[in-house]
Amino acid sequence: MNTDNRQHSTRLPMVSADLFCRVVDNLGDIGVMWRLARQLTKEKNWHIRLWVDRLESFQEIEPAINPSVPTQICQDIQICLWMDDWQPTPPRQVAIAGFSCELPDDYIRQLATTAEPIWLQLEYLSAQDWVSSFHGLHSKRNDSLRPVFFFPGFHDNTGGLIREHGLIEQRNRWVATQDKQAWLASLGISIPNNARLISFFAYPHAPMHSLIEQLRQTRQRFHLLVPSNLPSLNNSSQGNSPNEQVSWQAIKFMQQENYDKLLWSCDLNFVRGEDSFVRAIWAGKPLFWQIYPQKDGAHHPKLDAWLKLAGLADPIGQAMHEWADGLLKTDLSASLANQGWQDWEHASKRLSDSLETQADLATRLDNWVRTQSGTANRL
Ligand code: TRH
Repeated sequence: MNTDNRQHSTRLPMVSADLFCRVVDNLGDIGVMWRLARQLTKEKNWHIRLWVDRLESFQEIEPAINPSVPTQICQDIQICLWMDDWQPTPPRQVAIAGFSCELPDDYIRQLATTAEPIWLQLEYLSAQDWVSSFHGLHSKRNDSLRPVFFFPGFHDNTGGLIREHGLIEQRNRWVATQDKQAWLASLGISIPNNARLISFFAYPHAPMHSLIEQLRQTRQRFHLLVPSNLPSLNNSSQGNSPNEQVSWQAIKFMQQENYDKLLWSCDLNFVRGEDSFVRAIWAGKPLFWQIYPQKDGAHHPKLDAWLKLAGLADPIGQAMHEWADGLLKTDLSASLANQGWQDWEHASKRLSDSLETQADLATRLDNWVRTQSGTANRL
């Protein structure tokens, strides 16, 4: 954190909060809640207790977490194991339910007895139009509590996107001054001559081999970096020699900060879920999103809403729809070369540039809470 942030943050009255995270599957739930907890702590003077039901998943993105210790401090945040057998705990001033998870009954009962409780349901990210009309609404209950729906989003009248203070400047400095090759080499990554570097993060049903085939059809060389915990390519060495047009290597799953640097260092980023997707937007580089698939197909209109903002060539959008469902039929060759590639690069930079002009999610959330609790007037 830079000194400006710290000085500004400690001038703010303290907000004490409980953040709740249920790891439904994968890493997106804890990925988002951990990132948000850190930003609110460092930049907004929040004192946070983060309740997580699976510390093993947490450890994957934050190696400092010890899964066998039920209460621990990490980066000034109190981490508590959220056990099925909830022990009565006095609530803090603010409660945030990550991805609208259900809070423990006893916690809710106690929350209802506190003075001016604030309960936010932090929802899933979507670029769909309806989000602006639902953001900030509350639900009615039989008790005095009025949980408010806080929707992350891409427009001014939503909750915004997570973006730490100074992130874009940090990215720009990295891109302009870092010896990328040296950093990558320190991670054991060696890029074959002139190869475009691809970071690859996708769900297991992604049709990797169709992608490799498509990349082989271009005249370009590609080198893919695949986290070692993804089975897909790591079990196959077929065609993977340094002299091949398309090669790949397994890399360690990184801490969140290093993952940003990886995204900034690559030419094309394959991402999934919600948090890796937003980080790839902030990288300002071409990204290929595998949206989290929903049984009822609800992910397709959600993807369309984002594609409308992204300004990409139609085949790229079409291919993302297929990729989400485990297919890749659309020919991407025109977008991977020459003018098509440059267009993709420009559109990606444009999207990041335009979104960075908006207030970030932690700032909107902090402002909202301070306005509700009356502390905004004292700033
Ligand atoms: O892992 P995800 O695909 O998971 C989630 C869940 O499935 C969830 O139920 C669903 O609601 C949600 O997606 C939309 O999501 P994501 O966002 O890709 O999360 C991965 C996290 O891991 C993210 O914080 C980035 C981080 N990461 C690293 O820290 N290091 C790495 O090397 C990589 C590849 C990722």
